[in-house]
Amino acid sequence: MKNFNEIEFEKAFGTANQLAKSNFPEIVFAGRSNVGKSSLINKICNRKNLARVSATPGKTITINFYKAKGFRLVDIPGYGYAKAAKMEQIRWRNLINGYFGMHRNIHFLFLLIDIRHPPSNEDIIMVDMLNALAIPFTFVLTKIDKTAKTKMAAQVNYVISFFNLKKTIKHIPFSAITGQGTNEIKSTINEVLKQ
Ligand SMILES: Nc1nc2c(ncn2[C@@H]2O[C@H](COP(=O)(O)OP(=O)(O)OP(=O)(O)O)[C@@H](O)[C@H]2O)c(=O)[nH]1
Ligand SMILES: [Mg+2]
Repeated sequence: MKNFNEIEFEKAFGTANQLAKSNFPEIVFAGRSNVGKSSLINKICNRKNLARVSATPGKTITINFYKAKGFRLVDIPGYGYAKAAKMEQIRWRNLINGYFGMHRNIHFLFLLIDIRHPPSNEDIIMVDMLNALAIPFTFVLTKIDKTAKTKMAAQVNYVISFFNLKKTIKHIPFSAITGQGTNEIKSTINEVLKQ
């Protein structure tokens, strides 16, 4: 098993042309603003403040790299934050398109979706882009601690059937509070890095 306890923040990039060379496999975390990307990174790295978490959407506005032994974790800024200024949304789009368009060594992507909300247009665009680029990915259904156990199955099924065409794609229920799903995410990373 890879060591997740010695991961360090490496660098933040605000524009695509600044991005560091992709000389290690990259494991990416993406999803709309406030879905819990930074919280998930902290959880799997067993740290409190490695990635900054905020109750206000739009906290992570740069692509943040975290360096591990032989691979990198990449925190992509959250999309779909409607209140962000137009210029900021354009910068975000250029940053993301730049990141995915430069033939980086992207090994795997976790697409986070809040289990309580229907997937957004941006989620659909992201899934289409991942398929077009043949980037393997898995859904992570976040904040499951906020859902009553009795409603869980129905909500999971809703999200799965929403992406009907991609039934084969795995989904991992996750909570940064209870830690549920942490080991599954870590072992998924472990598996993809072996390939
Ligand atoms: N109850 C609960 N709250 C969570 C969970 N994960 C994240 N949160 C809360 O949701 C808010 C957003 O979390 P972040 O980790 O900052 O979300 P993000 O996706 O990194 O957001 P941006 O950086 O804005 O894109 C914070 O208030 C977190 O404490 C979870 O599993 N359960
Ligand atoms: Mg964040």
